Amino acid sequence: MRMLHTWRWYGPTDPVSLQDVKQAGAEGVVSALHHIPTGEIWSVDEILHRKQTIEAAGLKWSVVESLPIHEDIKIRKGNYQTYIDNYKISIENLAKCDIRVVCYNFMPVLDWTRTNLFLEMEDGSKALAFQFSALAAFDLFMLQRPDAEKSYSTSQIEDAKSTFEGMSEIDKKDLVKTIIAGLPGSADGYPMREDGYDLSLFQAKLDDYADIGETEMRQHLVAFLSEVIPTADDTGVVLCIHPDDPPFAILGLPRIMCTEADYAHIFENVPSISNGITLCTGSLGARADNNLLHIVERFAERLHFLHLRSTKRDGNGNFYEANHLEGDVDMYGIVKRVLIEQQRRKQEGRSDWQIPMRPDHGHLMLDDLRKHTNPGYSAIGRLRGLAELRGLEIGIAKSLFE
Ligand code: DNO
Repeated sequence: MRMLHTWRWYGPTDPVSLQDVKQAGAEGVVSALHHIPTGEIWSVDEILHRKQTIEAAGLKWSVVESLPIHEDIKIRKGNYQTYIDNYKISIENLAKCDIRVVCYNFMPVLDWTRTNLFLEMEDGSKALAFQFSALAAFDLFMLQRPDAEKSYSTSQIEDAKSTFEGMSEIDKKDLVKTIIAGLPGSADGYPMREDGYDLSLFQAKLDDYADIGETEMRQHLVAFLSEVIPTADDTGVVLCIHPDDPPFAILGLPRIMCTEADYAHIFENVPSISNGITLCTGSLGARADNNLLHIVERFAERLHFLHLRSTKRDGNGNFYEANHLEGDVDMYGIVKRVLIEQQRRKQEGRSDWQIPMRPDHGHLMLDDLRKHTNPGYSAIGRLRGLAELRGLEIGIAKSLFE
């Protein structure tokens, strides 16, 4: 009754090797063709090349994360129709190579966002964290986004000001880099100049959303899905949307995949089961008003991919990534419900009843503290996460089904 244990691998440049992935106990790999610019077609040749690399190591390419969505599709301007057509062809090409689970997100401008990549925990390991006042300090006093103050209450502005005043020049540079350089897996990085990152280019990207509110953004997502989901249906592929991370508005941008209602909206409009979810427990769990167990129960049949990790929040929009079995996420409850859903699929006679999961992120710890690693994607922290999750899973499975 096990879930399909997978591991995110960024490709040949990933400091974690495929042999490491095997030793961690994963059987599947989650990967993407990061070298292909967003919007261009993933050719069968390119896909097969990556697939063969993974299979040569005795693993399977189980999930694509991500097939990124061009900004033109999100703002529905410029070449959006070409990019949608290309997206469909990439789905068809993936299906030809028998890769059938595709993760994506619809976050405007930025993919996942943190303000600190090295928050020291009590045990000396380091976690990724999001501090609301640091994001606001960046927005108000560094980027100086026009009208930014309208996005914050008076006390939030005061907090941001004191956070800003307490920062050294190095802290400020680090913060800009952390926010706009793009964390691993993001579709685009931003151009860097000798004196740092170009904030005006970043502001220009935000300006593209000047006349796009939540309503328009939802319409654009539904319009996109209405075009690509039939292709997924025809080719036996499932698409699974990752929630916005963090799951609330930042920098005045329309963020529309944050809550259960947000998911319900896209499923009502595009009902096919291939319109599914990447359940990211850490992202959704950063909001106290998200009832994760309810989301899992309500949309169980649409769970096509799982990112299992936990967050610890403080009620003011701040959170850090906790150890996988700690923090605010009820991991026991989640895994239990996932196993029950797998059982249901199995009883239906489906061969694809196993849901791929990956240990999402992990603390920077032990030897990795001295190595070059991708933030959140060091080997040992994820190894610990996977080991803990597998232990939890086997205990639940035995007590439920044996
Ligand atoms: C971060 C990730 C995200 C995610 C994409 C999905 O660790 O979960 O980069 O992969 O947003 O499209």
